[in-house]
Order: sequence, then C-alpha cells, then structure tokens
Amino acid sequence: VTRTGEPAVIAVDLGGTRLRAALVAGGRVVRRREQATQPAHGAGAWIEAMAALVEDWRGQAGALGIATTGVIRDGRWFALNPEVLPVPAGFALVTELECRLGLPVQATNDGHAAAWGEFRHGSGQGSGSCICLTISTGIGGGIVMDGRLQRGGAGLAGSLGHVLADPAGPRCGCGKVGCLEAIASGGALEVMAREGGYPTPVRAGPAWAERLLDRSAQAVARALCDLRALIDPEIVVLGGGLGLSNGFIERVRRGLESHPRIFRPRLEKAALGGDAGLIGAADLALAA
Ligand code: BMX
Ligand code: ZN
Repeated sequence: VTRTGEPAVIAVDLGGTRLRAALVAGGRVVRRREQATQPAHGAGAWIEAMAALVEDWRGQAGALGIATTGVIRDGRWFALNPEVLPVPAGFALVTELECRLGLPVQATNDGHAAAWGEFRHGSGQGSGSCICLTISTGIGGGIVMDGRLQRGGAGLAGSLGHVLADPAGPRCGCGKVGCLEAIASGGALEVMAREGGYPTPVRAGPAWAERLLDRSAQAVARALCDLRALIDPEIVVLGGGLGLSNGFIERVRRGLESHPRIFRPRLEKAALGGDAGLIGAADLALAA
C-alpha cells in the first residue's frame, strides 16, 4: 500500500525485445526497471529473470500482473509467432510465477493489457469502445467493447498482427501468408532491411528506409479501415516502440487519406506510451 492508500501491484511486460517491470499504484508507475529479453534462453530463464527483477518489491505489493507477448489461455501460454518469442506450447506461466514469487499472478496478452491500460487510464478513457494496436517486434492488439476487454474463446481476440495485409506478402512466423505482422512490424522491417543489405535498426531518412516505413504505415492504415468496418470502435490507440516512434502516426494518417472517409478511424497515440501494457496488467491483477 502506498502513501495515498492505493494498493500497489507489480507489473511485468515481457516482449520479444524488452523485459520491463514496474511497481504500479493508482494507475501510475512508481518504480521501474528493464533489461533485454533473452529469447534463446528459454522459459525457465525468462521466469528467473522476471523474478529477479521484481524480487525486492514483493513486500510492497499484493499481486503481480504480467503482460506478455503470446496467447494466454487459462493461465497457460502459447506462441502465435515463435519468431517473436519461442514460447513452449502450453507453458504454465501463471503457476510457475506464483510458485517462484509467492504472489497471486494474473497473466494477459500484451496487446490486451495495453488496450485495457489505455481504456482505463490513457487515450481510451471515457470511450465505450477502444482498440489498441501496438507495433513493436511483433504487432499486438486488444479490443475493449462496451467497457469489457474481449479475450475471445481461446485468447486470440484482437490478434491484429495476424490479419491479412497482402496475399502476395511474405509468410508470417505464425504460418499464414501475408499477415500485417510480416509486413509492418519492427521485426519485419529489420528482416527486410537485412535482406536488402541495409543497416538496422531502420530509421527514417534514407530512401530505402522511407519506402519500408511507408509500406508499414500503409498496411496499418488499410487494417485500421477494415477494423472500422468490422467493429467501428470510438477510438483506435497506436502504441509500441515503432508505433510511437517519431513521425510514424503521421505516416499512418497520410495512409488513411487514400481510403473513404467513412472508414477512417479516430486515431491517437497511446497516452501511457510504453507503459500501457504495464498499467493495464496491473489494473487487471488488482481487479482479479
Ligand atoms: C505476436 C504474438 C502476439 C503479441 C505480438 C506483439 C507471440 C509470441 N506473440 O503477434 O501474442 O501480442 O506479437 O508482441 O506469438 P511484442 O513482443 O512485439 O510486443
Ligand atoms: Zn501471422
């Protein structure tokens, strides 16, 4: 419990590139730490890394919420795209963390957590329906409708990285062809840059990088218009490292201009920035 009387929660955000942890109270990060994710080390090492990162906060918190890349179903963990993180199918993430830390654990997909965080404390506040798209190593997504987070029957709802962007596009790590994630994610841009013999990370400026970034933003814009047709959310929130990077949202807005006005969504940057997943996971852990 903090000075203000708000119960504190430990939040962890495990992505394909970064492992971040925070102590969260009242919808705000009060302490934070982060390190690189070590995808090749395996699930046991990831659990150990998470536990080591938050160990000394245990006495200050009543629960732990984890936002993670990958699908969460009944506390078990699966990869949609093992190239983002090679999650062992059915790994008992919640039980493993609970045993290691002695705290109740609530696990949520990172896109779901970010959508919930933005709905409760960020750009989606006050809206009835909000969709969040996080563009980072992979592409995550979450749908909040009528004030409720939509997890779907098997935890897949809002997996916007795996909607079709281009049937002639590259095969995605999930096994489908032409997914949005295979064309527009940070990971995809890196692969395409390397294949072209260009340096990474991809930064705006040189003509080849502008081409890749525009292709990504245009694919995102098309997907957003499809989402408008499908769900018609009041607001779409853009997050993730690439999504929040300088000029990216403007590129997506330019991409939207070539589509009929009625399908263009109201698009805002994640007000919580890179903390959306942490804050959403904390809020869900508190509510559990
Ligand atoms: C992938 C998939 C999603 C995740 C998204 C963003 C895995 C391991 N992850 O589509 O579950 O939400 O990436 O993940 O299958 P991030 O690590 O890029 O934030
Ligand atoms: Zn895919």
